[in-house]
Amino acid sequence: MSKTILTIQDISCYGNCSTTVALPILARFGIETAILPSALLSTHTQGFKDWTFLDLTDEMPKIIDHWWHEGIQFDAIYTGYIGNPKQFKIILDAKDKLLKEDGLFIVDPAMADHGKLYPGFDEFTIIGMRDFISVADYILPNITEACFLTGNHYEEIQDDDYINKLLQDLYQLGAKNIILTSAQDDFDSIGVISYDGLTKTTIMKEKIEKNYHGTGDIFSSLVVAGILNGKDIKDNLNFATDFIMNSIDITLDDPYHEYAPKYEQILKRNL
Ligand code: PXL
Repeated sequence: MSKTILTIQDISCYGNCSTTVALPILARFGIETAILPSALLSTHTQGFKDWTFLDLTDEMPKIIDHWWHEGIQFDAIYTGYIGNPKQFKIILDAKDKLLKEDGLFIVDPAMADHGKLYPGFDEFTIIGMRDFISVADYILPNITEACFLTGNHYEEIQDDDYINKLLQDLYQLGAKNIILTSAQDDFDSIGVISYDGLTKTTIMKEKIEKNYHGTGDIFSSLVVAGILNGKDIKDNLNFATDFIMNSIDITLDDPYHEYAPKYEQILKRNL
């Protein structure tokens, strides 16, 4: 049977991230997607100046309550960029009201990268996110987010002991399945590591020397689609990392497309 998901993240009107990439990717893999925008921005906050920001905190409970009265239920809730720390409580209420009993709560703690929090985020975001992941079925932090969540120091290159400590600390916080992204065991490779409390699965690829913003959101949406479609974790992570590498590869020769990878060209292929 086809699945329905609610994704809760911002709408960045230009810049290919969060809701605007989640919708096409989830639909491409047959998943009906509802959106609950956390904020409305003119662009994402990386590499653009003077972006506009409309906080949608006050609108969210009204939308949730309307859906609740309609008896609307979802197979999964997938959260990303949160517009305001006050939204954590609101989203937990949405989880209680709108998620099916056996539904999945999937959290991409999109709040930081490359050792730093995104603009406007602070200790309240970290504390709220820590609370959130304690009830999550899946979390998809990058290394920086994992460090902020667990209080570990950030290392650009990580050895096995460091990764194992991050995974254990995240697991102790309550997350049932961890998918840790942007792991690097040397300067030439990059990959993802999943951990479910028993099994660790590592996928490493040759690194392309270019960082595009929004890559994490594309990756998370692909992995979420795979989870909902019952894909084996290793196949799922392999597919999503190859997809990202191919998207980056075809963007490299376009100097006017620094703000995100051209994932649409890969999505239109016969996957
Ligand atoms: O990709 C995460 C993200 C989502 N939305 C907005 C952002 C960012 C990262 O900076 O700025 C608005």
